[in-house]
Amino acid sequence: MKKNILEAPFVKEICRLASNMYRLGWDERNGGNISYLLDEAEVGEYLDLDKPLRVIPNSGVHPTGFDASPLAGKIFLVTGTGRYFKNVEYDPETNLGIVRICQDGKSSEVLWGYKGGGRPSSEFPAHMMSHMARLKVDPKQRIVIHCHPSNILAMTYVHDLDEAKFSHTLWEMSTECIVVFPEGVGVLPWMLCGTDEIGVATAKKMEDFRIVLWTNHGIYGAGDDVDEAFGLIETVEKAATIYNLIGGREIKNTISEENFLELIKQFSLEKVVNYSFFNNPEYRALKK
Ligand code: 2HA
Ligand code: ZN
Repeated sequence: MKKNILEAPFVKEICRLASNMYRLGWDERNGGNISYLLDEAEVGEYLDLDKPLRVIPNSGVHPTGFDASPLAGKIFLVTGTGRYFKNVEYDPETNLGIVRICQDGKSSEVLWGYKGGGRPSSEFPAHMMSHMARLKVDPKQRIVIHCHPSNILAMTYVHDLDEAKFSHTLWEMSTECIVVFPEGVGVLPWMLCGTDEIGVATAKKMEDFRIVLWTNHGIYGAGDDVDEAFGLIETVEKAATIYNLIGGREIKNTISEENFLELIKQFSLEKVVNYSFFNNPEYRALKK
């Protein structure tokens, strides 16, 4: 006798996440998407893993050349394409789905959800490529979240897109930033969404960063669990909010490079920090 999937902790967790993100204004209309790597044994308590409902291609908006075979057999909970985050908690079976990546890497079996013929997010390739990249650097990596928070989006309109400069400005906007994302943030220029190209570019950044900004579009966050990925996006969005509140006004007090070094020592960030920003001559020149 299988347990009720609507009671599964991983379904409830994603319902809560989607509602929180909606209420924070990060996911207007059908904006945003989530993919969550599940534990096969745990899913097996709720679903018959030998009885997929149907098989679907792994494409985004267009047919894809993307090969997901490194993820073959892995099971993901993914928000549905065209679905609204505000509705997820009220009808998880329509707005979410659980898929298992097929051996051919080109298709997936739907194990549950997407009721009425739905499909995974249009950004499925970008999500799967990001999981592949993050799993290489962090085998515990499980979640990728994409959304459209207003302040970070606004910041991509007015700030230099250079990663070292962008990360540095975010770190300056609140003391905890360098502690929460010591590696900084990756930044992509405007690119067409829903394509393999933006997926490849996002995944490349994900080799070095857990946060990737899509200029004039939104943000990708990855993590070992929901709290980590959500907390990362929340912290970046908070920093961008401070940046926008400051607006063009003169900054009289900021966090200096000496302060950053104190934080690095205090929180032993040297263990996890990619020091490239500090050693980077371009970064050093910024501080002269
Ligand atoms: O509509 O956010 O990037 C979902 C998206 C596409
Ligand atoms: Zn988007």
